[in-house]
Amino acid sequence: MKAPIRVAVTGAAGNIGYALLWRIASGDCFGADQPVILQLLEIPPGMERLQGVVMELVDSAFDLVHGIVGTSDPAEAFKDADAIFLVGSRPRSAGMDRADLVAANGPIFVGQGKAINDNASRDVKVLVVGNPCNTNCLIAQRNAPDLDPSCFSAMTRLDQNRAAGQLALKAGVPVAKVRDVFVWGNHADTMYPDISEAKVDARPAGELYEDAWLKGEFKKVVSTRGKAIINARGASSAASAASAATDHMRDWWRGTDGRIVSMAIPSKGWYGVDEGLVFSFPCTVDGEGRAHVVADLELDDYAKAQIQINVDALAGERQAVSELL
Ligand code: NAX
Repeated sequence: MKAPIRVAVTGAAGNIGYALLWRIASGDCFGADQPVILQLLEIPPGMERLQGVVMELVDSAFDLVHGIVGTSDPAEAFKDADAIFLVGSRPRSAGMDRADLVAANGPIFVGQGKAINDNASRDVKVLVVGNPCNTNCLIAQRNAPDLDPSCFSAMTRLDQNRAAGQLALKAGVPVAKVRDVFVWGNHADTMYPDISEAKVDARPAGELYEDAWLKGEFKKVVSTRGKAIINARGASSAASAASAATDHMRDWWRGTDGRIVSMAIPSKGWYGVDEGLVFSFPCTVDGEGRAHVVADLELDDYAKAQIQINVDALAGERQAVSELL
């Protein structure tokens, strides 16, 4: 058995936390031979709910769980953390637009970025799930100046998984037959799901789907899926979000073996995306846990325009939070 790693989860008593913690504890994320110490953060009003979650984790008797800490102190939650899921943030309420959400949640990620900077492992992997996740990730990363920017990423894996699900349904194949579809940009309805590298049942996806469907129905279903789930379920995506967070961190931790995955990471100017913006790119991850943006993809005018829409949106969000950076 390996030595335990420390895994912090914020918003641990929330809906996504309730699904995510069980996936981490069962070994789906870090491996069946990797014990974990769970370090769970909640705000004071969530602490009683968190106690209940901790009791249930104890009652689940996971072999891989070597300790559980529940706290409302970010410094304690992030102490020596090797992996961090930043899930906790204020959900969008009625009448709130995206700008309101950015303003309400930005300050959380200032404090948490600083606490990560001061307490976490120097090669920590921080995955931001709480929305608006790209800009929250930017804020946390900029408030952790002692850590390499590559320690931070935001989650667009749910969008990728939604895209894979739709491609599989349309082609009538199991989703396992779909690979290398990815998403560019922001986790917002401007995102661009790209099938140019995708294979379905080992065939190039471009041969299987009509352009009109890809640019119309497919893009619309993928980018508005969150709203459709709220309408149908009366609550936002939680199990699928936890599953995507598990996928994202598993691939970042253990490598993708050549598969292309979507990761929103601080741009180094790739594909003309402003340096520093946390932007979803097609990535592979090597065996050392380093993400690499897939280079030299041919982009047509439509793809370039879609990417630019996301650059403009994220540059606008960055401007709106400039005093937090
Ligand atoms: P919940 O409202 O069920 O849970 C959030 C939890 O976070 C609550 O228990 C709350 O007390 C806690 N919290 C709030 N502020 C905190 C802070 N400063 N420190 C620690 N904990 C804090 O929301 P849930 O459904 O779990 O969703 C969590 C976040 O994920 C939301 O921001 C949501 O918008 C976002 N999502 C992101 C997705 C993505 O693909 N990136 C998809 C799913 C989800 O919409």
